[in-house]
Amino acid sequence: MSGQRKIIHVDCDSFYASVEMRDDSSLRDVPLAVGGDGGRGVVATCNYKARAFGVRSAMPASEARRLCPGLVMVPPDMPRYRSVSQHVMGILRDLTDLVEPLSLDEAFLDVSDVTEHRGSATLMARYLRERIREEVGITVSAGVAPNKFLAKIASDWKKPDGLFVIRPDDVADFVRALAVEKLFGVGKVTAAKLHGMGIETCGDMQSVGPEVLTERFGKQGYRLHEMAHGRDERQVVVARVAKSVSVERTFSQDLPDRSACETVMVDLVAELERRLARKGGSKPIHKLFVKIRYSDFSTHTLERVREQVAVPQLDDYLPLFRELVGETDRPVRLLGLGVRFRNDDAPVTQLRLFD
Ligand code: DCP
Ligand code: MG
Repeated sequence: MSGQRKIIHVDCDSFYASVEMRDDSSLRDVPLAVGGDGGRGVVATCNYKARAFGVRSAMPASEARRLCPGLVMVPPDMPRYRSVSQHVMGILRDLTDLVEPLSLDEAFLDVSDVTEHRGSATLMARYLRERIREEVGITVSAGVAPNKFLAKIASDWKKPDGLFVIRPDDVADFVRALAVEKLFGVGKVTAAKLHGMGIETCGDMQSVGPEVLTERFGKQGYRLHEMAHGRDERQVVVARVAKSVSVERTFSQDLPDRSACETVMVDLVAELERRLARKGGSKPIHKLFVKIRYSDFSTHTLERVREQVAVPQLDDYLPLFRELVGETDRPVRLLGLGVRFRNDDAPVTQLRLFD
């Protein structure tokens, strides 16, 4: 068994709705749902004011309106949620490289070896929540525990805008009282089967042997047995090494012309520089690229090999931008720029082959 780990799970509160409330103050004090509003529209998520009326994710818009007649509905804007997500994940990765995003709005962090914040995962979680609130302008809930499944349950425990910590010494008491519905992978069907066996809590499940559970539920049965004892050895899995770093911005109102774009590029270059410092480390740059989406949603990119730049500046991007847009002014919906890193692995392997 590995030593005692410290895992943080972070989950943004009513994520899409929080972004909408952040960007439009008129939405802050009303029950709000994000989703399709038409006859067959569905609620993607809603703020906590709307939840008080019983509105929920995946509910038909018509039912949501019936439950909450004053409900305001806005359509989703995925590019904006993606860019807020990048911002949040960037803050998490500032603390440790061991970040495993599960979706746009949640991630696991393994902070076992982080020495900052006196090595206290509780202080780290407080710090992350505070920084995201200040820099991104939305609230997140966090859970701290010795493993993934408990950390995820913990982040949900005090939602919204909450922090809940399960210390190693508290695990036994915590799981004993925990309803089986809270366990990862236990949906309505499994829960009903467990109830049929007289099992309501993990404590009840502990008194049933693992053999009984595996016989009844197969492989999942063993996982249930482990979780009922508060055990979960799954590691935090970090995705790939970054092959590129980029920033992009979708505008709530189209930029009218090229000079407006060039003004915005000043900000984008500054943001790229910050992100490079965080994510790129000192990896050598291979290419620069620019991306543009016009108001008709046609999207174009242009990339050029530029190996000698350490930190690309506006002057490095302007020639690409001008080549990409040509001579005419068209309304622009999205603008992005970035770098691709040199893939150092390939030449090294080849060299070794011929050594
Ligand atoms: N989402 C979706 N359809 C669903 C569930 C979620 O489109 N059926 C989207 C909208 C959510 C986002 O995913 O904002 C994150 O999902 P969460 O389950 O974390 O829900 P929220 O962040 O909205 O609310 P909270 O985490 O506060 O419960
Ligand atoms: Mg969420």
